[in-house]
Amino acid sequence: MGNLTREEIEKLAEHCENAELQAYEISKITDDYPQMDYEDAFDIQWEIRRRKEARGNKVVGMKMGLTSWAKMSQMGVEHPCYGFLADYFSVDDGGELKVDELIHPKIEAELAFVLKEDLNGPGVHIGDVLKATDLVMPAVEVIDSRYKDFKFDLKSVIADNSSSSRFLTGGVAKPVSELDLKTLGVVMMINGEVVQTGAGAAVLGHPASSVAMLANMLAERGEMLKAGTFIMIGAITAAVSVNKGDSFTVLFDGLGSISGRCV
Ligand code: OOG
Ligand code: MG
Repeated sequence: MGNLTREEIEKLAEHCENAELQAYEISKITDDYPQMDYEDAFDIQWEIRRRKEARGNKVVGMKMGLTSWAKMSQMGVEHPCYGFLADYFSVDDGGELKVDELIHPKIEAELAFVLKEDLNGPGVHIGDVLKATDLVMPAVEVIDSRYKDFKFDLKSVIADNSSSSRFLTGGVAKPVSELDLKTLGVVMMINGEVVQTGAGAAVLGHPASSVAMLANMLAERGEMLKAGTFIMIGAITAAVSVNKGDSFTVLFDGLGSISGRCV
């Protein structure tokens, strides 16, 4: 229903977005606005999106978050969330991640789906997603919660665009028919050391169910996924902090690798 006024939504969107753009920590919104509900939280996220688009930024994709048990238990939150990806979030494979622009970045091993057909919820299931998917490709997300000590509740993280910050994609893109998405393995390495390993099934039992859930969550706001949309499914393993000087590589079974350097 929404408990915050339009004025409060706009003020909080500006507050969260300024913290993102200027890389400083803020306290979580529910500390000051305990009455904020899920609709308010998504209203704030969509207002941040509107602000960026009004400034000329493009939305280049969507992301799901908190879709694996590894992530939910790491963050103490037990339901997935979504966010949007803006053009300037994109970092080239093999490129530099500028950590001075961020607060306390962590990297995540993900997969991304690129659609060839629209997906319009409610009622979207794995079969619909597989039929509507053009390609699946590797992705690494760099999350950077604007909240102090990376601690939040589900409503606060939704309002903060689900910690979206940077992402990399690359490696090899393949049609779903050539992949076993459940057993598709990932290996995350930082400075040459293996820090996380996992397989696709960690994401809601099947990576495509994350895309289905996104379509169904968007339908609650009368929104849909259009053909061509790039969608990250959420981290397969727990997220790992990176610092200036670190280099990272994520290997994807049959899909090559993605790497970057923190400068
Ligand atoms: C929320 C975003 C989580 C994922 O892939 O699970 C996320 C967070 O943990 O800060 O992007
Ligand atoms: Mg993520």
